[in-house]
Amino acid sequence: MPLRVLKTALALATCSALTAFAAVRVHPNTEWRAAVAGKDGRKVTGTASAKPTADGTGTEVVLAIDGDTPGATRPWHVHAGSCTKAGPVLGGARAYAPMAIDGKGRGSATATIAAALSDTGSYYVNIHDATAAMGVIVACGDLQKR
Ligand SMILES: [Cu+2]
Repeated sequence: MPLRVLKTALALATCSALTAFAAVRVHPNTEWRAAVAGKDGRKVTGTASAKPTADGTGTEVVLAIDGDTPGATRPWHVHAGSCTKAGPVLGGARAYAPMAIDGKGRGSATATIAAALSDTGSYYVNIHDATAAMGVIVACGDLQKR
């Protein structure tokens, strides 16, 4: 048997084993958490968490930050990718109500999105400057599986 064919057979066997293992986990219930940090010298800090909805088809996301500009309104989303490798918004941007920053520079927000996070995916929480300046990122946090 040529080596290349053998390698392919081994790769397929490995994939099958992983698929079988994943199928056993009926309720993976993976929770994710992120430490949010300001970009470009901003003093924003915060936390975000994400967990599957009860039926497993969606995701509940909770975000809280401190140290932001009082009175600002920040659009935010979970994106696929990471803070250093940008990707698309998860679950549609309309599922995320913009976050109001109070007089003390604090803001909190929740969203229930119609998308599940994959155990093998990578995701981050992205806080944008304003609807008129979506390209400016105020703060960001990579979601890590707990
Ligand atoms: Cu976004």
